[in-house]
Amino acid sequence: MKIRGSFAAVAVAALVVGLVAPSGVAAGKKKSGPVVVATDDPADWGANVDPTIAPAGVPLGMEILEAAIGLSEDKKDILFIIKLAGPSAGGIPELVRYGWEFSVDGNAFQLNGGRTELLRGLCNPLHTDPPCPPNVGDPTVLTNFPFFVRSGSCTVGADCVVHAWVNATFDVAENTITIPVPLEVVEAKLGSKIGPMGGLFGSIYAAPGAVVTTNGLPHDAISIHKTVKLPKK
Ligand SMILES: [Ca+2]
Repeated sequence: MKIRGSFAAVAVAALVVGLVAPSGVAAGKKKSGPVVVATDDPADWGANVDPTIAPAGVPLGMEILEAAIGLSEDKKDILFIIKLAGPSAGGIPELVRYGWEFSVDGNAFQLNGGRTELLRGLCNPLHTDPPCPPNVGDPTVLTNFPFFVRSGSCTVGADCVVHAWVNATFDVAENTITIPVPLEVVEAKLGSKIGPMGGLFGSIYAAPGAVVTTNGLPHDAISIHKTVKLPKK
């Protein structure tokens, strides 16, 4: 799997912003629960660089096992769920970035974020609309809503529209990251088709994000080939 990323030459240190995300499927929680849209090798993190370093990906929170899509009980949010091999807290804040590229009835979107995105409290040169977070420099906002929902290629010099900042739940017991995306943010409705898109790394990736994210850095990624229709009831 390859990776690519976007770089955000932001402030002080060398911050970087990765992009790209995958896709998935959805299902009614009460009736069927989240639908698994892809599974992955439990020990392939870093294989793009050196197959022998895979064990390091688990404690780093970058070894992806599975991806699923669901619908919240109140039917207001599409749930994007990434299952990791570890650690329980879901990766190192500011170091690991998770991405997921998906489509909603054919329109492409991407999730991009991590446990915290404090560095992204600065205006992001990759974001053309809007270029700055709603609460620039407010740690509360950046910690509670570390995932971006955006569209566009989000590479240097290209369009990148931020549609929303959303929260994510890192489940300690299950090693899962659940990212809820309000239906209206991606113009979805019950019955919409959530399909996969291909990104720099594949449909979903976990990669170092505090450094420039490039193909050369060890990462894990999954390509998704499944489309799921959100249940109507
Ligand atoms: Ca994996």
